[in-house]
Amino acid sequence: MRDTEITAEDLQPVAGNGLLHRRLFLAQGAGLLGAGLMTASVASAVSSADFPDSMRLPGPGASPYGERSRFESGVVRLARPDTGAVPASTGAQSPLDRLEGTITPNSLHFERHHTGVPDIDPGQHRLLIHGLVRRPLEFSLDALARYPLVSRVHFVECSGNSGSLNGPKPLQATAGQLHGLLSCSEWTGVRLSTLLDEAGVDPRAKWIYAEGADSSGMSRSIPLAKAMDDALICLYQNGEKIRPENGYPLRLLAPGWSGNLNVKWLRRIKLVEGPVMTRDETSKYTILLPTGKAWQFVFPLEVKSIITRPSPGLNMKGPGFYEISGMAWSGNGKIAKVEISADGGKSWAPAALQEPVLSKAITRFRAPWNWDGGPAVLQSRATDDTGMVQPTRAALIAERGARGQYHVNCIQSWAINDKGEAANVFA
Ligand SMILES: Nc1nc2c(c(=O)[nH]1)N[C@H]1C(S)=C(S)[C@@H](COP(=O)(O)O)O[C@H]1N2
Ligand SMILES: [Mo]
Repeated sequence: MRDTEITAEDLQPVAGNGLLHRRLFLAQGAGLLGAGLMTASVASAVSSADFPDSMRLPGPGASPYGERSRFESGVVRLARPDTGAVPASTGAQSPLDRLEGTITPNSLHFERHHTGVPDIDPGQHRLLIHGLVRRPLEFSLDALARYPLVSRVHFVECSGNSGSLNGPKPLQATAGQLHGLLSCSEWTGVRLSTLLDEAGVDPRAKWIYAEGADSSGMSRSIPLAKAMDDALICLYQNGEKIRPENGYPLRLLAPGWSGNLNVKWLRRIKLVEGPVMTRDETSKYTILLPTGKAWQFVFPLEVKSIITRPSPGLNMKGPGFYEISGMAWSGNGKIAKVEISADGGKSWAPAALQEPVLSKAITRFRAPWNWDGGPAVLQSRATDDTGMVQPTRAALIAERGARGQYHVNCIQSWAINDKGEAANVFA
């Protein structure tokens, strides 16, 4: 096991302010303990009188639908204020800083709906495919479920996520409140290309128009190439049927592209020659440049990452060894590298990427840190397998200005003070 032993060299910082080598995480637990990096207290002798109450009587039996521990009931979605402009145009964010790993539990998946959650009977619901096709088709849920299904892990991110980083001053809020219009699930459904092939695409068709069955009539135009590439008609989310708030009984998934395109409660796909210019693609979801011009139809969500631990509200308890943990993702492919800085971007150390690293999915990263108890500014910077690097806030604003709040993917900085508290700063 030589190559998993910790050497004195591994304990030397590899970047400013105490960042250690990611190799430490490949080492055995005993190695970490020997290196004085673990924080458990030493146990005193155990006697039978110490048996906990839970060992004295049996607990309740099995339950029909599982609930988490009552001690975890404080981990909830973070409500977004109802702007009042449109009835029930609301949403709620994932509490990212209270979660680990890469998959968002269904009950904590973020939700964003323009006019509330419709109550749809799957027995009555139909999906229509029409327009520039050889033969229009109508699918019941039963019919759809007989097509070959595929399962893929993908994130969904609202293009307005992290928009406050374009604001004039840093909002003091948790990582979930700042960045929680983001979740990641294993989605199961039918390839859209399978259904389009069956309908027979007319060569004049270059786009699809997708429409939801909610009262906002939320609808978007999407290039046919994406529809034929990796778009899915999803029926399941993390193994169970999609939740009502996420599109029950079926939603479109356009992996890696703006959240808005993932039309929920999908009822109709029309094949068309060009974009339809729906309300949701003319009034919103464009990138407003400093010149006053707006980019329309900007689809992929570019490479991005955030540190979720430590982060505001998750304070550190005195100097010593900590694991920095966070999430990285790219709508263009896989995460190739995540680097961590503890000195506000002056020096960087590579983080360990948790396997499996999947395309257009969240990748968990971790890095060992020996905090000396002094002030530090933590940052993460992700690179994807197309070579795109997450920009600094200053670089993103220099390129695109700060008038818009969509597709903000810049580096997030957390300032750590000498009490171990994290705050949102613009560094
Ligand atoms: N039919 C319909 N689809 C919709 C929406 C909607 O309001 N109606 N909201 C969109 C937006 S803006 C986003 S970000 C995602 C959010 O998906 P989620 O609620 O499952 O997280 O759904 C998109 N699909
Ligand atoms: Mo969105």
